[in-house]
Amino acid sequence: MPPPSFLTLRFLRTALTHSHACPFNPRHTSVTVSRHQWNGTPQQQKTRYSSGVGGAGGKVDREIGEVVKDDKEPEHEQEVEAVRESQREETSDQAAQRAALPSVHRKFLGKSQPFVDYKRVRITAGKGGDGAITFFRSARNPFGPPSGGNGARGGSCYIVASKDITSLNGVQNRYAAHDGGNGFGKQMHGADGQDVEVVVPVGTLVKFVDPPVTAAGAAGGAAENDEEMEFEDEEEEASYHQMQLISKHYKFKSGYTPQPDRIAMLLERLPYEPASSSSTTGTQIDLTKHGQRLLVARGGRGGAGNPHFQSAEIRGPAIAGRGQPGTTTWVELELKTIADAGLVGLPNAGKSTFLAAVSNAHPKCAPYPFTTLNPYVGTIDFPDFWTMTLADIPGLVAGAHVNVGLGHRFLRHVERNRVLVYVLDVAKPEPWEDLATLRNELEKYKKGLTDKPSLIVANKADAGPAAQEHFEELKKRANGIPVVPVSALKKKNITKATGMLREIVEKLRREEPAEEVD
Ligand SMILES: Nc1nc2c(ncn2[C@@H]2O[C@H](COP(=O)(O)OP(=O)(O)OP(=O)(O)O)[C@@H](O)[C@H]2O)c(=O)[nH]1
Ligand SMILES: [Mg+2]
Repeated sequence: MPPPSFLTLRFLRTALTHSHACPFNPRHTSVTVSRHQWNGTPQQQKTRYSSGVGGAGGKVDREIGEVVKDDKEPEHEQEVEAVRESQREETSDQAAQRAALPSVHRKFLGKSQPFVDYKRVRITAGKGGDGAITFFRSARNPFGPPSGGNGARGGSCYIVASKDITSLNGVQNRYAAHDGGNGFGKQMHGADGQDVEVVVPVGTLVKFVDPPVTAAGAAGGAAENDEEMEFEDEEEEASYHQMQLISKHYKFKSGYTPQPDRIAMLLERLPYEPASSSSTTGTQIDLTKHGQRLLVARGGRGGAGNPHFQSAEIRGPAIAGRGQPGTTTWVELELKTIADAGLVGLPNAGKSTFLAAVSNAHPKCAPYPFTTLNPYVGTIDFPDFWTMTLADIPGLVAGAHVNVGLGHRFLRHVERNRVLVYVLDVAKPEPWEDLATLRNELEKYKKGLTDKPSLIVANKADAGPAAQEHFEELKKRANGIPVVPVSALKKKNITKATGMLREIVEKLRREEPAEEVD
């Protein structure tokens, strides 16, 4: 049934409630009724309000509530039910419309944000504020001493590691800290520029890189070269460069031109300039601890106010310092998941099922390859409150190191885990071949990666006698790596597997306690 329109409903209500009154002016009888009659008895009120036609129709009901009550109530209720039914139908229609949304919209509906493990970011610190050129003035002292306040420092930019986030998804492409405030008269200094903190997950590698060369930038550079000044002699060129330097660091009161002796004085006291950002290019810093804070762009220094330029010769300095620009840095952020152990296996081996069986994580498990598309870290809680973390890493295939399958992007997440847990499907014939493939890929990605302490989880051991045979053979061909048969699906032998894992991790923690992740 199509939903009744608003006008139909209104007519319906008028017909039901005004059957004994003028449908065009239902108020004409209400003038003479008492308050009790107007509102109806409490019982009548209850009937009216529970009928579901309250709201805008409340006034009309009040006038003739007693009239409609007895003879029209059953019919009225039927109509109300019909309206409710139609509303229910509308809701299901809406649901159908939602289902018809393009998949890209549906994909992120109520889901967490996508996993991002690489970002290139431009970070600019704030400019320092300029010093002020002002003089104290009063009725008795019209030519008082200099009183300009100093400019403040610009805001700096920091990168801060946090264990509360797991992806670089929230990191923007550009950051800029606030500029420092200029100085004012009466010795008032400017306000410091606010710092900016870029919060990244623990395990982020910060690389300082050169700014990208854009076509516009290259063209601009060429134009600048074309505009090079031509000088008559060397002296003129030197004085031009001196003035350039001075105007970069100092400002003058309008109308004031510095004389040669002043220029010499200012050149002598040029402020110290911090090293440019390019000197840090190539530096790599690993943020492995919660709360670790790295200064990436320092805010510019504020300029000095004119009292700083007062001397025995210069009684009323018309000079103040200029705020220095903040440094601009380009950094590459690369997230490498840190966990005590990482699950390495071919697609469909049952890594996610194993993680779900042993930890508090709920990864998606499905019988098709590449179900897991992002690393996922779970925590294994032991009964004695000892805990360790285990990372589910997307499936690797032969050729992953040359970007086959999900590529080498996820191999970086294997690097930081202290223990490698190879998850092999023993229901398939020759699982030792899978082990060889995995170890080969890891070695090709980074030499020595397979030297880490390891454990083999022979998963799907519940899959009949063939699985048992494969497991026995695997034990012989495991290159000395301990093997534990497990059924992640049926949660069989899980405690033994986690116990073996704990032994390895505990031993490592004892050996290298300094590297323990907070
Ligand atoms: N019989 C049996 N099936 C299992 C076992 N563990 C996992 N499976 C099944 O194997 C299929 C793949 O499991 P997943 O946990 O999604 O595999 P995965 O290794 O995470 O796969 P990718 O995320 O694609 O790399 C699912 O259908 C699981 O139900 C097991 O112990 N026994
Ligand atoms: Mg998976």
